Amino acid sequence: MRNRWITAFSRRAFAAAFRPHRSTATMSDAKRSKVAEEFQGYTDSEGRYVNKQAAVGVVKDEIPDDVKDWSTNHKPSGLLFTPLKSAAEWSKFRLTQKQIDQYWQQGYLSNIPVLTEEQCDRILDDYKLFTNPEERHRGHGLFYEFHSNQSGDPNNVLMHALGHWRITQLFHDLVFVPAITVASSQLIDPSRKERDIRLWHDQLFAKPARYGGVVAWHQDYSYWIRTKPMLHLTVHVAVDEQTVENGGLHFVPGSHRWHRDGMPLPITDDSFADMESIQKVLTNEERAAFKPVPALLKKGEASFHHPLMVHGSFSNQTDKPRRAAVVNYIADGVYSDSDDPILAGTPLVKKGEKMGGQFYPLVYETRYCQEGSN
Ligand SMILES: O=C(O)CCC(=O)C(=O)O
Repeated sequence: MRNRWITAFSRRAFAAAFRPHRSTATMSDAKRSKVAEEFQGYTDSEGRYVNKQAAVGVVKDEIPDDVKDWSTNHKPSGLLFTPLKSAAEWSKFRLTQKQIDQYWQQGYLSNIPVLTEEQCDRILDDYKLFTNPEERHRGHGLFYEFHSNQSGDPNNVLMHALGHWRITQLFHDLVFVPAITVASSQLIDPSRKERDIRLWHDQLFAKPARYGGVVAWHQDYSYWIRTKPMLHLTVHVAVDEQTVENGGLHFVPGSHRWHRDGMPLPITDDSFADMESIQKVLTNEERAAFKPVPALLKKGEASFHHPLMVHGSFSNQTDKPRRAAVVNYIADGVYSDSDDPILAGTPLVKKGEKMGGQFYPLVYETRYCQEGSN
């Protein structure tokens, strides 16, 4: 056995999270602000960035020796799609100038087809390995974080996890999908320069039928300031079709321009449960411009959003689950700004050192679209 601690995860808690019972109980305001305070990053007296949030939901399972860690493999395995061989093949996935302009104008780009329905169904089969309350996946200890229900409220259930690209071959290959990585290379840098792209991390967001919870409005970079500069991007892949009724993703157009001296808005609710919490940190002008629109992603479509884009989603009121597979990227050259481990269970990337190595592979190089370089 590799040496990992024993988990705090409880199967009973997981089953309770999916219990078919709805009450009106919500977290008190006092408790909510205490949670937000506790999990917010801050700079300590020696000027070091501390983020207790990184310790939340940390998985401490032992990892059996025969479980493969896919993070040691930095190329697509070929199980999800056939790896590409020529610049012509790669170039088919390039976005148009109009799409790029739209991204920078609105802060996001939506409804880009990246997977077929059949690929989504195969990914959903793997997804079920992590939402089954009866049986824990043997590779569970490879997750960086796992929350069977991030809100802690059985009537507002949000399964949220990071690190599954290490656990199954299909999730591993998802981070290399050309329709995702080529577009990310075109969108990640405000100077509009195309960039080589590295994996930052992946995420699962699953809302069960009827009791599926909200994802409170937030900017992703509020959780990521331990890596700099802000050359980050999120790709949200709908593996189930998303609607307003099932808690599909919403964006606040233009909010990618909302910052505080170049820094993101503070985290206001780390349990992701309170849709109103962001309001207390907005200016009057921002509040007036706060007009969310649904992305309405079809199955297999993705949206790409800026690290400061304010986004969130409402509860799932339907009788089917709503599951998404999210991949977050950084431009090659982004460096660590923390002396604490950047992702739980991974080795330190010293402050000032470039992100790279086993956990932050290059997933796309701009040369792939140039003749003779593949
Ligand atoms: O699944 C959701 O509704 C929210 C996902 C999210 O926050 C993201 O894609 O960055």
